[in-house]
Parts: sequence; structure tokens; C-alpha cells
Amino acid sequence: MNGNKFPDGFLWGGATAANQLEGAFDVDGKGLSVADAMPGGKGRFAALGSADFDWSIDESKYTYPNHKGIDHYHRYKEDIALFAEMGFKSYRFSIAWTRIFPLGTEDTPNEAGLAFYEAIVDECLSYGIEPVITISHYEMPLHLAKEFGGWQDRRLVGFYEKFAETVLNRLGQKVTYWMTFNEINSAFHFPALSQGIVPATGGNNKQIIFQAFHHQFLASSLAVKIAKKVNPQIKMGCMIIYGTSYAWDTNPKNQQANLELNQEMNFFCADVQVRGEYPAYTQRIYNKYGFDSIEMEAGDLALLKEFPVEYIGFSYYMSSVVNATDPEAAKAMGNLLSGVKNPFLEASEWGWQIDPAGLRIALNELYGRYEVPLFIVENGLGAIDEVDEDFYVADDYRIDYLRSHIDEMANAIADGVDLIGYTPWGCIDLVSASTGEMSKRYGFIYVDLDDNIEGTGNRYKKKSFDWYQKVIATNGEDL
Ligand code: BGP
Repeated sequence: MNGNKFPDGFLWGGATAANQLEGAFDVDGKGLSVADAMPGGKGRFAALGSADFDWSIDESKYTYPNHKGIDHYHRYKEDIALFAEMGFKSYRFSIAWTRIFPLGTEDTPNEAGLAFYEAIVDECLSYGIEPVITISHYEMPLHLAKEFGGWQDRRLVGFYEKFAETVLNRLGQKVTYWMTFNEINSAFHFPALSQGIVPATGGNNKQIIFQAFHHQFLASSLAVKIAKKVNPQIKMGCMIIYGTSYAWDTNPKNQQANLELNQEMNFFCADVQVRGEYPAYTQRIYNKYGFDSIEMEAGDLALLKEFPVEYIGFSYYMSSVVNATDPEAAKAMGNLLSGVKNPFLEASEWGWQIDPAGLRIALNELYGRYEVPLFIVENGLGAIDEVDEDFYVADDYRIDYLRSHIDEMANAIADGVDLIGYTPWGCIDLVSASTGEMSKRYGFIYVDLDDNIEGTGNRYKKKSFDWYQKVIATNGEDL
């Protein structure tokens, strides 16, 4: 559609995460993270959460995909130059906690790690690209997971506070947009990766997960508090995975089940982080999982109330359907969202149900509920790309996916939603979180590496590169 209207200064860009593209996992003092413990392969999330998972990492395992990534650590200038060529106004990346504090418990940060992220920020700024930083994206120090059981231990709040303070002090004058935790609500499904709760210390025990959430909420508020002191201009956001969810039919039982799923999966974390208080339905969720309460200390609730986040960053890939009345209903797939198949939607090669109209609904739901600025910090189509002899990828399917979602963003803006930016996921091909493979690609830029991270590593522009360049140049008018 031509004629879409996006606000001036709209933050078009792209998104990545340290552990999925940097590589150099043991370079310049970096410590081992939870993500470094993950082998490649489709079952990696499940493997990480299984009771017999081997958390040791030695040289025999130094071939895991994340360990090499796309070697962005050494090639970041080339990559950011390509982002600039596309016209990016913003670039979302994350800081590997283990580059700053290798074990997570040190008193003094690792200067090489800080210098690396400052160089990235400076490189972005030299092109007029606004850096957008996720403080923690699925890669807490392995030491904190193994020795403390991750976020279930309240001492993590202090370790994170120190980490956040260190990076905010170093970069807070140069970077305005920050987010405290990537997809914080993903812990409902993958507490090992998201919260560092390794099986031996709690596995899928929901009470432990909610206890860990509480500690993350406190840490998030402390990061807001520090940010405001460092630079009042800083905007600190939360980051949730959002999946529009439909009830299968008008059966009130399915409607109620959908409402409860929405409260728990889509809203619970944002309710606390944005509104600064636990929602009224919290007790019902605790009861459902068979426990009464979590531990809190005096002053906790006041801290949450005083320092909420100011905007909502969220990922949107797909929608899901709830059918609580028919156990036989055909199941749908997804990283974190699943539910049953929606007969009105097509799915990606990985079974993720593609639903651009659901993005407009998501934007309206979130804005209507919270009335804070929204930032779509992940969206995109994972696909198997075929390169021709010139390493060119004609990825019209990716363009179609993005175009239809951008169209619905414009509709939501016309609905009155305050949407400030859009950073599609994996703007350069990187290691997939769920499969650990390179062959599930999202990028505008093709990286010549296979699933074993073998290849030249050279970068090539896909068809979508030129298309997105035009979208940005016309501020979304010409799709
Ligand atoms: C989100 C994560 C990202 C990213 C994306 C795509 O859940 O925040 O890290 O990987 O999903 O998922 P995948 O790589 O599994 O296709």
C-alpha cells in the first residue's frame, strides 16, 4: 500500500543479540554464559531444560554455533556500514554480560568488554544511527546459573544492578533507548535460558519462576533508577514477547481460557514493569500453580511503583489460538507460543502462524492497556534462503512478510497508537535461537556460513536489502 504515514523520526532499523552473532566467545576476557552451553540443533531449548543436561563446557565443545556466530566481534564495522547503507535510524543489540563481568560476581568490570560496546555505539553514532541496547538477552553468566540457580536467588539483583550501573555509566550519555531484559515473559516456557534456572536448581517449578520474576522486576526498577541518575534523557523499556491470542470460538469456556492466557503470557510482566504493581489476577495464577505467595522484602513494592519502565519493546512473530474444550484440536508450532492451528492463516516453514493483522491488534491492545510508547524490537520471517551463483538471494517471501506487517503498523498508527520504531529481527543473518542453526535466516544481509558455521563468512545484500532501503528512505510510504 502506498501512502502509509509514519511519524517523523520513526526509528527504522534492525535487531540482533550478542550471543547469536558476536562469536569470539572466549576472547578478550569474556566469560562463559548460559547461551555458550547450548549445542546446535532443534532440541536445544528442551535440552537446556532437561534434568540430565551437561553444563560443563570444555574444549571438546568449542564448536557450538554461538561460539563462532558470524564473527561480528571482529567484523562489526563492516556490518554497521551495511546497516548505514540501508539507512538504519536505529540498531538494537545486546551487551553480553560475560564480556563485562565474566562470572557475574566480580567487583571490577572487564575494560575490554566495555571498550567493545563503546566502539559499537560510536560506530553507530558516526552514521547517525541511534543505538538501542538490551542489557540482558538470553546470556547470563553460566557461573550465576550454576552456583546461584539464576534469578531465583535474590543476590542476582545486586549482580545485575552492578552490571547495569557499569554499562549505564559508560554509555548512558550516548545511548537513549535501553531495555532491561529480552522477552522477560519467555521464562514461562524456557526458564533455563531466560532466567538461568538450571534443572538441578528448580527446573520448571512455577513458584521458583515467579520468585525469579520478582527479582528481575526489582532489577529492572533499579536499572531505571540508575538510568535516571546517569542521564534523565534515557528511556528505559521492558521487552516482552507478544503473541496475539484468539479464542477458538464463542464458547465462553474458550473465551475465559484465552483471557487467562493473555493475562499470564502477554500482560503479567508488562503489568508489573509498566504499571509498577502486581495485577489483581496474580493470586489466581499462583493458586492455579499450587502455591500461595512468593517471598518479598519490605520496600520491594515501593521500588517497583517508583521506577516503572517508560516504554514497551516487544517482539511479534505470530499469533496463536486457544481451544480449551477440544483436546483433539490440531496443534500449532512456535518458539514460545503454540496453541492450535488457525485455519485462516499460513505458517512459516517452522510452523509459526503468520498474522500481520494480529500485529495491529497487538498494538491496539498494548497501547489501550498501558498508554506508553511502543517499539517493535523484533519481527520477521525465518526462512531457508537459496543463493544463486553470485550469492544473491531473491527473498520476495521475506519482503511480503515485512511489507504486510509494516502495513498493519501504519493502520495501528492511524488507530492512534504511539509507535516509535521498528527493528526487524536478525537484520543480518545470525544463529537462530531455537535451532542453533544458520539456515533459519531472517536477514537483509546473507552471511556465507552453514549450520556448522563453516564458510567464508562474507556478507551479501539480499533483494530485501534494497527494498528495506527504499522503505526507510520514504519513511514507510513506499512499500
Ligand atoms: C526471539 C528471540 C531472538 C530470536 C528470535 C527468533 O524469541 O528474542 O533471540 O532468535 O526469537 O527466533 P529463532 O531464532 O528461534 O527463529
